[in-house]
Amino acid sequence: MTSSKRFFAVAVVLTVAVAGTLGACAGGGGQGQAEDGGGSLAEASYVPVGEWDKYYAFLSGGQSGSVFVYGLPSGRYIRSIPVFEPRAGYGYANNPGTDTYEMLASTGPMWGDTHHPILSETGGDYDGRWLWINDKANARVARIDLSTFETKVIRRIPNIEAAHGIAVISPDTSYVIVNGEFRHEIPGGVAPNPDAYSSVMGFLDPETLEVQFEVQVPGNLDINDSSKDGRWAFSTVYNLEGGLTVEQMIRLDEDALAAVDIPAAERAIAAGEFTEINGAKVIDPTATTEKVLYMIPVAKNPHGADVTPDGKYVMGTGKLSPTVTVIDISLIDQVDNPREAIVAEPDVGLGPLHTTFDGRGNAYTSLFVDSQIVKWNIEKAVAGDPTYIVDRIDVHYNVGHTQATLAETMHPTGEYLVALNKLSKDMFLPVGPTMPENQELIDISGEKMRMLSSFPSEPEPHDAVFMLASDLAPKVIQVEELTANAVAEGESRMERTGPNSVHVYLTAIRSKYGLNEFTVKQGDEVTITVTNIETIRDMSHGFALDNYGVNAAIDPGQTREFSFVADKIGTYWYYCTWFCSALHLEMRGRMLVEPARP
Ligand code: CUK
Ligand code: CUA
Ligand code: CA
Repeated sequence: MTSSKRFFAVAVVLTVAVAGTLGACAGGGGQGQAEDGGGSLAEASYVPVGEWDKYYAFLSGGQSGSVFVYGLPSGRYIRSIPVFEPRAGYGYANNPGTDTYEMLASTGPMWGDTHHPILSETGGDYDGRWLWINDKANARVARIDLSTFETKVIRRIPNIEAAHGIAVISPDTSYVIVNGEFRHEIPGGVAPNPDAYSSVMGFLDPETLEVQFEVQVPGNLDINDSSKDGRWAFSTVYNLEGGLTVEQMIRLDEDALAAVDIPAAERAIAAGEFTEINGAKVIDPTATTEKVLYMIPVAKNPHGADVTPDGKYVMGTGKLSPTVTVIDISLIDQVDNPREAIVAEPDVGLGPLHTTFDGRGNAYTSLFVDSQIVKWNIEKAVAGDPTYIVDRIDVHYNVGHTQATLAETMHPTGEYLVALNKLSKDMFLPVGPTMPENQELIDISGEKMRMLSSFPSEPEPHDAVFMLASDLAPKVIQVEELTANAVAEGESRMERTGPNSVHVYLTAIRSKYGLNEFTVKQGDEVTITVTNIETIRDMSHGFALDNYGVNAAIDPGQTREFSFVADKIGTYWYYCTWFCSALHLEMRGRMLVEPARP
């Protein structure tokens, strides 16, 4: 086969593989069951009752707009962190006028499509401060504070359609980078001719998420990563054709891996070599004095972009090509022909999407079409040794991302790998036509991979990152610090603040609110400030006001404030929504709404 015929064949297989295997598993159960090596497999993922998992696993919440938190190796679902969706259970963005509601509503819709959770780094290792996640659908990025597991910042990124790949710039999180995947008219307006389209890679301040600058890159920016020395931002690029249809987007045999020279981009900004567009400083890399952007050809329509833990190589993972393109980072600005920076193109199998690492010189690539993880030796592939394939393991089914423990840091633990499979088919009890995703836990500590266990999740965790519990758990706080607006014990009261407004101050502690009742007039704007004055862990209270659409969860030490208009006459009970004590059901009080004119 000529190479272009082979690529076409792979493209066809990519499209039909899912349909082709769907009918094969009626009756269920049998295909996914791991062989047990004398009970040791069960032991390898068993965590006794009351003991903690060794790792936190942060899985993207996909179409839920959130982040899922699991424990590894048990696969226990622990909680989720709402980001781009309201969640009454956590009092997050579900009451109009609250800070979380305004943060979400002011940047776009009350839903999102999250793909890539990433963690803050210091010295190339996770520091346990922050986690970021993208909303592909609405050009947003959010920052979560890991001391409380709460979303603190959401920002809409200008000049971006489809905020897809995101990554931190290693080793010290100098920027968070975000890719604009879909090409469009950056300055605005509408241009039916796609020649006017482009896309940018955005460089954000990690804390505020404000855009520091953006770099225009040809093609569609897909997945990104950074070198380990802060020098380079990488992204795979597909659709260098500038096509509008599938057929047009796969016409050429090659696309690229883009490498942005960050110090050169910073010097271009300092020299004024940018155009201000929609509030962002945008660099056109064809118009800078210094070279800012390098485009290295890789086989057509690549997907994953991954840097090895030692910082030597960046890999573009094939998707439509059965290969991984291995690029020597130190050669990128040294060679005249960018092709000379490519040091290996190992053939790994059909539909390779993402690559991860164990820190012992091995790469693990997910194969969507083959439904496998393939383990291969990087230096053998670079040396041209044909025995670079070490092992293959079947996964169930059609794997997208795969991540090994701490693989994105400079010190992977090489212990577990999670395959994030797109289809679960026969793996779990049927629950209607919409089935969960299937994550599989694989032991990678030995030469051969061992399938340990699987656990379902809501759709659709694209990607995951893991942290050692010993690095994060001690940093998680159990009781919030009191804020300036906290209501102190004994200070619960109602104040009339105007002819049509009142402010109610309440404390909450087992098993009472600070006021048993308060009375307002119909049409009053009511502001309620509630402080949970508990000082011990895991003693949350709630405040729900029946038939008024108000519900807030309040953690120990936390103060919540919300407002509504008391437009309905009558008695409305407010009650605690977190079961806090034997008298939880009695933890309630009355809001009396009287006619405005008696
Ligand atoms: S993309 Cu989903 S499988 Cu958004 Cu990371 Cu590759
Ligand atoms: Cu307080 Cu239930
Ligand atoms: Ca292409």
